[in-house]
Amino acid sequence: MSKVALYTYWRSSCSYRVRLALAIKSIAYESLCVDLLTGAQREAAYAEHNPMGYVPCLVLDGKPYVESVAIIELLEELHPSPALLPQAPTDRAAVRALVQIINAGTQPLQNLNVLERFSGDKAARTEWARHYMRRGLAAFEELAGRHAEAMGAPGPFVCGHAPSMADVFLVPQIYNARRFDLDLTPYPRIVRAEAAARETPWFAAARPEAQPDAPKDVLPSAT
Ligand SMILES: N[C@@H](CCC(=O)N[C@@H](CS)C(=O)NCC(=O)O)C(=O)O
Repeated sequence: MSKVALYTYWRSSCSYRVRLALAIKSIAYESLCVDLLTGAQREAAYAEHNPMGYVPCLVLDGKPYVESVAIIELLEELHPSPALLPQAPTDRAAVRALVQIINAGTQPLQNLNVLERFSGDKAARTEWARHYMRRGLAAFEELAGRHAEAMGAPGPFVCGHAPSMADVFLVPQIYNARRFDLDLTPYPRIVRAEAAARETPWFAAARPEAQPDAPKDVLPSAT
């Protein structure tokens, strides 16, 4: 892989997923920051890369790749070690299911352009986001527990002793949950997995507060 760049925004959980995968795989890249608060993602210059007007977008040797699941699976195929998906097809399906609970079932419902539709009703908007986060995190907690039991994989990460795509999607979703002051006590398994991630160098590199576009006075998110 020669030249790698990532269109990213420091607080974007979907960008955070790709930053985690790049850090776990020790792939160096250039950050190309897109300010979601000024709407830069919807301007023609960026929409040329991603017509959905979303970050992230990975650029490999000048070619853009969008959608975090597709990007991370591309990185996995180009750079298989350390692996983010297990070997057995059935275990891969279990990890991919956890990924989709966040990617399809949770994050899209609290995305900026969805919450903007609440035009001014801040309380309703916050409760909407919390509702879908609770639903997604409860399902993740339950399925991750079943999967860990079936695999005999007690942790510390979601699916065993090494991080997988499940952790790469979970950690940013927990970051979002904390931004919305969601009570995480009903989800002890995933809180433990996130605490394990916090101890790693890849978390330190990918976390929002460490990004070049993060405000200089921003505090690291609390555990
Ligand atoms: N399914 C897409 C979702 C990307 C996405 O929702 N990105 C958010 C930031 S996490 C975004 O750019 N939102 C801008 C907006 O809603 O205007 C992916 O996984 O890459």
